Formats: sequence, structure tokens, C-alpha cells
Amino acid sequence: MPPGTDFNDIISKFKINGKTNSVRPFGSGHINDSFKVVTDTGRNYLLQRINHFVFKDVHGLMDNIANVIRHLKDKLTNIPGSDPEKEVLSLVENNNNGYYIEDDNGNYWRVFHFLSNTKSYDQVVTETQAFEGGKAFGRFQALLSDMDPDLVVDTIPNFHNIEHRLSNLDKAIATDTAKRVSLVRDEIEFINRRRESMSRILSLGRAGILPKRIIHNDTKFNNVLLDESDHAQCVIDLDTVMPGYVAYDFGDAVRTIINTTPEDEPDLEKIKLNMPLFTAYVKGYLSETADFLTDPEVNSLIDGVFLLPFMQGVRFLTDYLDGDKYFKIHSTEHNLQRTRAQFCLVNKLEEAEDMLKQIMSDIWARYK
Ligand code: GN1
Ligand code: MG
Repeated sequence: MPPGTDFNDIISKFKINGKTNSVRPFGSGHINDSFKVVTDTGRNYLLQRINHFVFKDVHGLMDNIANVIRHLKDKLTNIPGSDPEKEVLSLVENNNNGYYIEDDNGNYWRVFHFLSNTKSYDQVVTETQAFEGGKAFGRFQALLSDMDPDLVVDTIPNFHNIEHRLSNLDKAIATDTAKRVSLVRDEIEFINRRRESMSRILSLGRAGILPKRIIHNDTKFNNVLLDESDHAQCVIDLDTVMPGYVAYDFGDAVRTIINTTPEDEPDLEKIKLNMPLFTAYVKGYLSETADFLTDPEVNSLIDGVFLLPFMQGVRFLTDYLDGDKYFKIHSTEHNLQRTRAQFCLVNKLEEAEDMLKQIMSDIWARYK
């Protein structure tokens, strides 16, 4: 946190009820800084410093989020039994009716209502949780399927474009800013062997076979809040909601759900696939999306399962070579450790390709 941050001053610029009792770091995100603000009224808040090195167009970002929230709440208002206040994030206005402020140090801040009695898990434990995660992200895509794409700008252009990510990696290798290229020859070799196979989704999209839809783009399992009985309640982290292919969200969710270890597991021996959790996720996801997904989209989902951990590894490696400028790290070699864990996961997934496809086609067959 920048030294000298005056939290009381920042908080006073938003329409917050009550007196602040405490402000404490919250969550495990790699990009923004999040704080839980506890007040004396029992209403709590999530204060976030937006990383504007990553999100260069803060205004566009906050417009997107406000538009997405509005769309989701409008849709839920018309669905009996839904509770838009609990199932969708709510922004707190600043004193000028905007949704963010810039402080004297050039930092950008925003505030959400804190959703009480909810939990998020970095690691999935039960099939119920995986099923609920699938439902939540599937429903999220379904609810946004009729949103006007003009209301959403690209907050990070080419975010899940693997060609763009590989070209950034190539630049990082050529520049070798942190003098680390010689340490990662095996990882570069691993990537080079897969450059072509990993561009399938992009090619199918360009050929008009896969439609672009508004998707979440950061479907780590910890971006679903579950209620006290582990039912999905609310999808959070709306920073990267923008057009993309549904397989990106599917693959990114499976990346965190099927893996028996955290995404940065240092002991590669421990990285295994949990097939029952994958099966449960597919069931939950298709239960909400089967109505609108096309056959080519369903066929592309398993490609997303290979692509997303691969792309994540490429991104971690690029940042390692650039000298760790993008992702927050907790040790010097953290980005390399993350890269290796992701590539180990890709290997395991490739070995299990037939099984993954079989599970998917068995479940999809029930909807045809
Ligand atoms: C970042 O900050 P967080 O944890 O929500 C990243 C995602 C990565 C993820 C890897 C804007 O998300 O794309 O998948 O780390 N967000 C951005 O854990 O780059
Ligand atoms: Mg995120």
C-alpha cells in the first residue's frame, strides 16, 4: 500500500453509512488492493484501489462495471425468487454521484457493499461447491447473453488472445530485461511445442464458427461467493467482463477447480486432477447454458481447458522475464513457480484428454 494512504479521507469521499471501526486488507487478488471496511452500523464495505498500471482506462472500466451491474439487476428483478441485492455486487456512489475517486497521489479507489454471510474458496473441496460454481458462471453468461455489447469496452485489449500473449512473451525473451531467459529454456520449449494447437479457439472465432459473447474473463473459483450452505450467491470481480469466447470462462474455471493444489504449488508431484469436481462443474455449467450454447461452442469447451492454464503460464513467465511488474509476487521466483505449476497442470490435462471429452459428451448428450 502506498505509504501515507489516508483511508479516512478516502472513505469520507463515498456515501458510506456510519463511522469506520476498522480497515483491513482483504482477499487474495493479484492485481488490485482490497480492504474490508467495518463500520459501527453493521453495514460493511469493500474498498479497492484499482491498479491503473493494469487497467489504463479507469473510467471505461468503472462504466463497464456499472452497466453490467445494472443489466444483471434488471434481469434478476424480473426473475421470481431472485434477490438482486444479494446476487449482484452493488457499487457505493461517491459524494458527486460517480463511482470512483482519484486521490492526491493519483490512485483510484472504488467501494462496493460487502456481502455478509458469504464465503469464497481458493480451493474447491466438495462436488456441491464445484456444481454451484458451474451454475454461477453459467448463469452469469446466460444473464449477459442479451446485453448490448456496445455498453462494454475492452478494459484490457486482447486479454485472452493467445497470439497476443505469445507475442508479448517473444518480446520479453528478446529484451531479457531481468536476465532470466537462460533459466527458463525448458518452459520456452514447452510453449513452442504448443503454439499451434493452442490457437484453435482463436481460429474458430475468426472463421465465424464461435460467436463472441460478453463473458467474465476471470472465472477463478474464488470469484464466486457462496452462501452459508454453499449455494452460489454472487459472481464478483467484474473488472474484465468484456467480449470473448465462452470456452475462456469455462477453461479458466476448470483451471482452478480440477487442480488439487493452488495455482502456484511448488511441489509439482502434488498436482493432480480431481475428475469428480470437473464432472460436477460441467453439470452445473451446462444446466444454465445448454439453452443458448451452440454445438461448436460446446465442442470448444475442452480446448479452453487446455488453453487457459497454458495462457496463464505464458503470462506468468512473461512477467517473470519482465522483472515481475504485473502480478503481485510473494517471493523472488514466484512467477516462475506459478508458471511451472500451470504447465504441469497442462501436462496432466493433456494426458486426460480422452476422459475429459467423454465426461463432457456424456453430460451434453442429456440435453440433446
Ligand atoms: C489476476 O487479481 P486476480 O487474482 O483477480 C488476473 C487474472 C489471472 C489471475 C491468476 C486483470 O486476477 O487474469 O487469471 O490473476 N487478472 C488480471 O490468478 O490480469
Ligand atoms: Mg480478477
